[in-house]
Amino acid sequence: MNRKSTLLILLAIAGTVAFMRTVGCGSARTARSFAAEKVYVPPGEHDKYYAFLSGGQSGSVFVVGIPSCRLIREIPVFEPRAAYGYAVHEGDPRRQQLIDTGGLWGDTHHPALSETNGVYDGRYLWINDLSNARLARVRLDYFEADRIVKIPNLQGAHGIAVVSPDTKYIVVNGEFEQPTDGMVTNPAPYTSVVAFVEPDTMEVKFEVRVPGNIDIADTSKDGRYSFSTVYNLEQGKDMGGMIQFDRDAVAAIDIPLAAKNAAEGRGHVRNGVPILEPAENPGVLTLIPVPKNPHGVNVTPDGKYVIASGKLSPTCTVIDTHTLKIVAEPEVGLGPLHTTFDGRGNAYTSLFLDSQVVKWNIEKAVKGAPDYIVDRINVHYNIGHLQAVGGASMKPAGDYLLALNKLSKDQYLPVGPDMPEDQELIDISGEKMKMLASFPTPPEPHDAEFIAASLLAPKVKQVFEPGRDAVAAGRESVVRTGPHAVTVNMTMIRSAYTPDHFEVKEGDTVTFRLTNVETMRDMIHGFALPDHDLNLALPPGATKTVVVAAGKPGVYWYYCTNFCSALHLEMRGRMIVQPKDSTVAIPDWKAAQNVQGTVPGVPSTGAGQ
Ligand code: RUQ
Ligand code: CUA
Ligand code: CA
Repeated sequence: MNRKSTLLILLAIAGTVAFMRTVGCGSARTARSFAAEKVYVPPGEHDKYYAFLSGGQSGSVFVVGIPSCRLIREIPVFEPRAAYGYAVHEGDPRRQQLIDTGGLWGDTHHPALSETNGVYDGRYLWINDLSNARLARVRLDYFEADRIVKIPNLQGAHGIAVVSPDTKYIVVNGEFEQPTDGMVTNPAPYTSVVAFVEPDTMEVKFEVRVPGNIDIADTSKDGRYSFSTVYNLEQGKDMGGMIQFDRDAVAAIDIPLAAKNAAEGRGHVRNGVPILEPAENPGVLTLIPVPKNPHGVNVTPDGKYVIASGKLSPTCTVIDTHTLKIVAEPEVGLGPLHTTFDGRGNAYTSLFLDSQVVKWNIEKAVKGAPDYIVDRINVHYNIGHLQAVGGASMKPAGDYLLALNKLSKDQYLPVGPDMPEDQELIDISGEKMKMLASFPTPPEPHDAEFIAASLLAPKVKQVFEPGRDAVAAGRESVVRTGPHAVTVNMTMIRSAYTPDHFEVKEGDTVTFRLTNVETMRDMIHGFALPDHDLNLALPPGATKTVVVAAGKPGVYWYYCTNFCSALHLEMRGRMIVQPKDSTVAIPDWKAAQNVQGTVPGVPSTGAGQ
């Protein structure tokens, strides 16, 4: 080969490579710009959806805007959070509820939104605490937890679901089996119960015993059945014992029949709750055999089928919700965990082992058509839950799907041996799924539910309505209520506390009743008192009552921790603690500050409740 032809060949190769690069790069860029545009929400504009992600061992709920994937808020539920003034002070009823029901931390897994007519109504969100068998309710007008209850007679409150279509009950599953009669001396097999909780009173109305354990929950769209996966039908007491059978079960509970039997007194009351035994209540419990250690259970938006994901079997089991008969068992991939829907007849199943989302057509699978698999997309990595917008309701939007991945591995800058959790947003509006964005969160979202911003945003309150215990502007006071007790009724507004100083004596107990009298959203004031273990945040309208010991003699500046105005730094005041033996008369602060009256000492009702 002469030099000229060698050169020509080299040029041709270089040209081809350059051409391929341009094309490759171009299409990559197109995919990137498509994704970027899909998730771009310009500054000042709002997201289309709220996504509520359970916070796992953070004990909270994360609120993320979709499609921008921006974290808007964390709602503390089972852990006190000074930054939000949540459950940090005695007198906050939720702090006492947390202490009474198991402790100041939790493990949240499954958010469940209240429904009316099968669609979300924006009133409440329920969230479980697996470790302490608790259920909490979050008011969506305030984005605050308002009730926390213990579920008796079960351990490991795992799957929860609202009973469609009108939130008649919240179903709570007990994952960890217990001796049936509660006696550790009993050699009988361990069992568990499904609890039915009344949404308004948060009372546990009745429970139904299931032989085995109970994992994830959903309900039929007509309120007839609750469905729970049972992965330990073997009633094994160790891992080997739990994976003996080829088939475990979906436990279907006839809710109206169970409620009727419970009302007729056919349950055995334990810890105040009637437990229905299946043997004594025929028809209440049906066990549908499904392969093997199933995990997720999800009812299709039209209510026709319930789909159990096989976990240790590469299949999903499709069950007719009326006949409770299995109608299909399509193979979908390795490690199927959960399934969600787009409202166009497709199911999307998370594959933990394959690190994929698989899209499959339900009717095709039921008819036995070979081409029921529509698409697959890789996720990063080891996906647990997945949820499409409205996927758990009767009206999925069919636009976005969130993959909640268990491991992020190399997705983010290393931040120590412990990496953040990785969520990925996928476009499901077309035939093929398209990866849009990923975002990290603190540990550890398990599941998510979405609600349209157009529905929820108008319901969100601007300020807390002042409760009975609120201190009104002009009605502040410092009252000696006993030989060693002082109550300070204080207000705060940009940029001052009233009173801005007062005196007490060493040995006194000081009760602060604090009201943020701002009437504008977002005008939060803090109240931190050095050396007194006290740091509170008060949203507009909120009243909080907290008791501290006066402490050592000295001058203590209480100050605002939320940057609220140009005079934020000046927003502070003094608690002056006189020595025990001081003979200095403590002046009447009112005369000094020209304040007119006092409010009567009514008991606190806590944070803006
Ligand atoms: S579980 S990864 Cu707590 Cu929801 Cu399925
Ligand atoms: Cu109030 Cu800063
Ligand atoms: Ca099993």
